[in-house]
Amino acid sequence: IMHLRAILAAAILAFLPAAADAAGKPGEFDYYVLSLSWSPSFCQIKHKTSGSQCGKSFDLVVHGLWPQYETNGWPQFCVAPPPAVSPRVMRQAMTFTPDSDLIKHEWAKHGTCSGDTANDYFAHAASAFHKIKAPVSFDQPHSLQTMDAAMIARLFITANPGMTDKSISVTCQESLLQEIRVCLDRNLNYRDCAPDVQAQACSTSMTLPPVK
Ligand code: U2P
Repeated sequence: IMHLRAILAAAILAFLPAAADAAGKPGEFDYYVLSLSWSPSFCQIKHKTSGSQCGKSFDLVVHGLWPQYETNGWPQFCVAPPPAVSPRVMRQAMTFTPDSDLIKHEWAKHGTCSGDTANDYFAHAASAFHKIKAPVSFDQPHSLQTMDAAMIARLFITANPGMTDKSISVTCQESLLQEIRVCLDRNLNYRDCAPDVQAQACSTSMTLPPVK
């Protein structure tokens, strides 16, 4: 009986949906997801019209650079308490992640698993972000657009040589474009997303609210 129970427990664990590890070790991961958030959707969903992010005309912003596992999920909160983010690094990160609380959160949750210092982690995030060229429709649009995930992926692939439909996963929330997730190896070259990240893609068509 005990034996059966153990098998059952193992079977259940194996089929749990993508979930984060309780913790992880700094530097032990397989690849990165660069998660780019469509700022107008975020601000609309949160009903925010002011502040460092929603008071400005941001289009794509960096949500995070996430170390991920090949098999499933990702390590998180690898160093507790996390080393402080210096004012200089914070100022730099604010140019692509315009929210100081989110920067601190991303450092604590994901950055500490990168194995890098905060300085190097955010410099890496900046390099990844600047590598990606936004298609024209994503560059300060002033009118509302509607697209499906395949079309959005196509636009990004066309604008970014080397990117393929397996290295991008487009997510939605409340029928709005939420994030463009791009999979990169440790040298920031495009690579396939693991199945759990590909499965995060949106299957419906979605609205892109314009920048304000
Ligand atoms: O999707 C909800 C939150 O889970 C974290 N996430 C999700 C998918 C994935 O592949 N990797 C990952 O880290 C993000 O958590 P956050 O950084 O926002 O706390 C994502 O927002």
